[in-house]
Amino acid sequence: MFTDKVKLSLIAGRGGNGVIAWRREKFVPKGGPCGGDGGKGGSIYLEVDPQVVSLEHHRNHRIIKAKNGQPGGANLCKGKSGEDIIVKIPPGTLVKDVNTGEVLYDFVEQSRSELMCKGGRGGKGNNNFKTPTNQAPYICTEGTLGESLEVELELKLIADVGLVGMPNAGKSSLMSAMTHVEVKIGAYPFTTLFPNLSYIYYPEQEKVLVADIPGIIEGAHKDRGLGFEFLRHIERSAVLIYVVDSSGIEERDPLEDFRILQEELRAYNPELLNKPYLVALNKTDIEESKEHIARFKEAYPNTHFFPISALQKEGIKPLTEAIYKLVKTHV
Ligand SMILES: Nc1nc2c(ncn2[C@@H]2O[C@H](COP(=O)(O)OP(=O)(O)OP(=O)(O)O)[C@@H](O)[C@H]2O)c(=O)[nH]1
Ligand SMILES: [Mg+2]
Repeated sequence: MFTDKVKLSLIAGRGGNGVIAWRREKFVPKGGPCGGDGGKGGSIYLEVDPQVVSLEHHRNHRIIKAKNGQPGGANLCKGKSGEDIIVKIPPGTLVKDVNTGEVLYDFVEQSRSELMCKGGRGGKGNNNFKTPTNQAPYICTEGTLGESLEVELELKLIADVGLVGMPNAGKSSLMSAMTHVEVKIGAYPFTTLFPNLSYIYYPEQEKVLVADIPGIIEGAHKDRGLGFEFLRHIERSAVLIYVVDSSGIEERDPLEDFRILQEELRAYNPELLNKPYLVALNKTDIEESKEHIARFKEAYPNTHFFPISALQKEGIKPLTEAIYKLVKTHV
């Protein structure tokens, strides 16, 4: 399961109250004040953890409440502080204030921690109020409330490369061929329902992170198919790869598919079209693709395209090399 949007109520702990107490010792007739301070309430932090890849584990966790501080005790005992809570989030999480809609943080770094709700202060015990004129103060203060905040977390993956294409174009097959990681592939549309992320590894420990997202169909901007739901995950990619089925089977025209894809991306966010891109003309093992590739070349003479067969793993290396060059010049 892949969850990429959740709302959370964050409630920091309340500070413990200070108390009123008196020293009672055998040979000290008038013991002074000895009421301890309350402990502070637990605070709540959000912290990026690169091991976390989705917001899934917060799906059923709508309220996150830190513990209250304990009240103080006699003999100047300070109350125990409430423990802080550190909520782990994946890199690429955008945090908004639900009430104002304001973006509070955009956690694009691989490691970062921010205090979201500060715990309440502990109250003061009566010992704090002793003065030369008042040796037996009957005063203590209450702990203060912790801060609270309603936030929406939205994950926008940070992949170097985003694969976009119609359903069944072979995005997941290509992803698998490039990264050697098995992902679900199927001869039916919308096999991929949630983004897949994996690395293409290059010599000398270089690597490029690729996101394979669900297919896009004409009218996605009007919410057809899975709509735009997943396009946000390629918004931060440096490079896009359009994966087009060049065989024209299923009575589709590959040139038309490429045009529609660009139109849909434009409708979502025109800036996506300014990203550097490559086109993978897939399924070259099917005879009909030759003719369509020739047409593509004529129609888009300036577009950098790669004939490939993701199924037979042909033409993959030149594509991954071009991806590497493009990513390294654009990040
Ligand atoms: N002949 C041939 N079939 C391919 C090739 N690449 C993928 N396929 C087939 O096309 C179908 C769809 O492949 P997927 O990789 O699941 O396609 P997808 O673009 O990820 O599809 P969605 O996840 O539904 O958007 C599967 O039956 C694949 O085996 C190829 O190079 N040649
Ligand atoms: Mg797929």
